Amino acid sequence: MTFKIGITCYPTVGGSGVVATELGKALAEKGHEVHFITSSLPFRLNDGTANIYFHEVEVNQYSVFRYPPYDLALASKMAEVIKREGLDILHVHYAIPHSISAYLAKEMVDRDVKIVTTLHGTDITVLGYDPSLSDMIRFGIEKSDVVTAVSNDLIRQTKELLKIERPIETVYNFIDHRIYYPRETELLKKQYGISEDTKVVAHISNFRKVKRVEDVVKTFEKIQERMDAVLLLIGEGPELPVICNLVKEKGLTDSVRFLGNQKRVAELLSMSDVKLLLSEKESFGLVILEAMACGVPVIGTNIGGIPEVIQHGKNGYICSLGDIDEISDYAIKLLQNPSLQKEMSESAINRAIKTFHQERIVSQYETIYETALEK
Ligand code: GMT
Repeated sequence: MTFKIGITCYPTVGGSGVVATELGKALAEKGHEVHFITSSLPFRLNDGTANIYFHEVEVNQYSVFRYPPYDLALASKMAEVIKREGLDILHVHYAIPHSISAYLAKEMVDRDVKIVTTLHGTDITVLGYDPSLSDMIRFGIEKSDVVTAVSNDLIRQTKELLKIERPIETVYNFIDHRIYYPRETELLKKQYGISEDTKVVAHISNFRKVKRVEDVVKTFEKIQERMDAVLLLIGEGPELPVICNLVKEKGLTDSVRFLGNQKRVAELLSMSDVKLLLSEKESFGLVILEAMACGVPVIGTNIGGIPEVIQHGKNGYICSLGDIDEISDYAIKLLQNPSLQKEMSESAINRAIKTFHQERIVSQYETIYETALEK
């Protein structure tokens, strides 16, 4: 059975946009018709896959409006696409504002389109604490036909915070194993001027405060006191200037590389020996999975969905938030022990393939669509 599916997400760089776009591409490959309804072309949607359509939401600037009404323009565009293309499903990523726009669109059309809402984290763990928005988020969740979240912990938080009783299903993040696999990196290491024996520590994020990149730098400081190592900082974001200053202050400028946003993430990960994700909020941590699939053990914090991805002592380590001594002890133990490194690397690849394979997760979404349409 194939469906006509509308997908709405934030199209810029970010885990939720990546997951939504990769899901759309995978569904299209399986023969479904996928309509992206977004404010701009999702950044990973660039290779002209068949069965994929893009409907841009345009917000006109009228002087009577103090703020351009994006949510209404989105609802209007959704309604237009539902009617014209005969959509079966609207799959929105983020409750706010997307599930509200979807609800409005459904009310506007004479068609029983089903709304599937996926919660990614920030919509609950940040916006959910804002009393001016929490009723609206609850409304969007309750009016959806199906709600999914990217980890069990996010479901727990959503239910606790918003006092929601309805069922929410966990559907984990996934990655495309045709892109994320261990690459040959001898040449790349040379190009970056990193010698064969130097250990490579990596961190990827959007450098928001919740990612606690300072802890990454502090951990790295301890690692490089014990061995020859470099730190790759991949990504851009508001905390970058603070991190640059910290690196200077600590005299680490020669061993920390600021790489900005990168397209060759799989190659950069493959040349890394360990990856650190030390966030204080993280509903899943897609970058953990990307690293694991490339054979890189990850050290993460005991926060949100991270312990659902990393198996402590098997394919990485789970540490207490902000405990730099604990984190660096584990990192040093791993980096000094090649057989442990190899064992954990293999276990990481196996876990990424077995539990978070694209095929498995996309099938889970297809079953959700089927069940919603039977309701
Ligand atoms: O991590 C971010 O800041 C980006 C954020 C987003 O909204 O795109 O990522 C969230 O969704 C990803 C995909 O489901 C998850 O893997 C990330 O863990 C989650 N981020 C947070 O919960 C902070």
